[in-house]
Parts: sequence; C-alpha cells; structure tokens
Amino acid sequence: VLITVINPNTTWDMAGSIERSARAVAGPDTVVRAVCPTMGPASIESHYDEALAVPGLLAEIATGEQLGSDGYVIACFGDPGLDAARELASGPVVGIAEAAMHAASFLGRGFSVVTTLSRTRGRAWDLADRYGMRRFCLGVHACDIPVLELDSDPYVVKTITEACRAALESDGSDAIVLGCAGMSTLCARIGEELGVPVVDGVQAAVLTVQSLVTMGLRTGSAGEFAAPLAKPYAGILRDFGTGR
Ligand code: 2AL
Repeated sequence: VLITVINPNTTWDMAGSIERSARAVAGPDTVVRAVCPTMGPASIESHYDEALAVPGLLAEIATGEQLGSDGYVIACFGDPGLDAARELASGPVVGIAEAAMHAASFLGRGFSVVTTLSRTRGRAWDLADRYGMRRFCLGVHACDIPVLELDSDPYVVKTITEACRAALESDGSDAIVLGCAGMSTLCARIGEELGVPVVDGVQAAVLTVQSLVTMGLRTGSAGEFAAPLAKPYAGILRDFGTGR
C-alpha cells in the first residue's frame, strides 16, 4: 500500500517529523511517501493561509496519482482541501482532524482538542460539526504557540501538557486530540505524563487510509465526488484546468 502523506504547508522540517510519526505505525506492507507542496504558506493558522495552501496541496495529489498512490493523508488539522482532494484522487483521502476525532470517539464519552493559536479554534469546531463529532468534542483549547515554534523544547512540551491538563479538567473529557501535525511527535510523551489517551491525527489518518485501501474501499465517485470537469483556468492557475 502506497500512502502519500501531504504536509500542506511548505516547511520541509515538519514533513520530516510527520513522516517519522507515520512510519512508526504503518504496516510492513505500507510505503509512506511524505511530501510538501512547492508553493504556499510556511504554516497554516488562518483561513487565508488555509485557502492559499490548497492549490499546492492539489498539485501534490495530482503528482501522487501519476505515481500510483493508493491513498492520501492531508496532514494539517484544518483538513484543507479535503473535498477537492477527494475529487482528484482515485483512492481514499483522510484528513488528520477527521481521523483523530473519529479515533477519539472510540475512547470515551468525549474528548478535548488542544490546538495552536486561539484563532484556529473556530475551524476545529466547524470540523467537529461537519464530521458529526460535536457530541464527542467537549472543548477546543489553544496553547497559543504558533505552528513554526512547535518543537520538543521542554518549555513547549510543558505549555502544551498544561493546556491539556486544564482542558481535561474543565471539559471532564476522557481523551485529548492534539490539533496540529507539528504536535505529532509529542503525543506519547504527553499521554504518559497525564495518564489519558492522546490521539495523534497523523497516525490515526495513516492507519485509517491503510485500512480503507486494504478493504478495497475508495471515495464514491459516481456523483458529487466525480473527477472535476476539464475547463480553462486562467493566470497562474492555468495548469489546474486539465480535469479528467
Ligand atoms: C496546523 C497544522 O497541522 N499544520 C499547520 O501548518 N497548521 N494546524 C493548526 N491548528 O495550526
């Protein structure tokens, strides 16, 4: 099974850590190909960043199709471009927020999301609504660390851990969903410290795609998610008009 894991921002370091998390759980017959778009924002933490990350992300889906990728993970917690990616890809496409929320729903009555900047909380709530996860999502909290400042520095880990502790307490939740692909490598450590399940969306999404491909399942393409119609695209988007 060939899974293309797309970090939809243009920071290669982040694609590297996403790749390590993905490979740590992928099965022996799965090949993980982690990539970054060649155009777009260095990090995604506003609606503007998210909108402008999508063309580069879709170009990576098109490349993945040429390489015979069996499925895709969109490794950003806003799940940017998910519906459009499903129209382009022949195999399943799963976003990390969608995969993490579904996985967390198996682990108790409810979960709390702990994300980066406060301004991204609205998007997380919108996604919980969209996925029918509002019943399980008991709170969305921010640690107020920007995406590009996430690393395993003790101060960063402590700030996120304390945000998780406060979220568990205020929401009465059973599990934590960490709301950024850049937090992927911190999940195990924070889970150990707090003694609760901490779900990493990258790993949840990789295993969801691997399961769907193994079951021979793909996005239904008979209607809404059919390949986009070919038509002219103008200006710097002219190469996106090919359709199929
Ligand atoms: C993210 C993420 O996962 N990648 C990125 O660039 N921004 N999410 C977030 N909540 O800030």
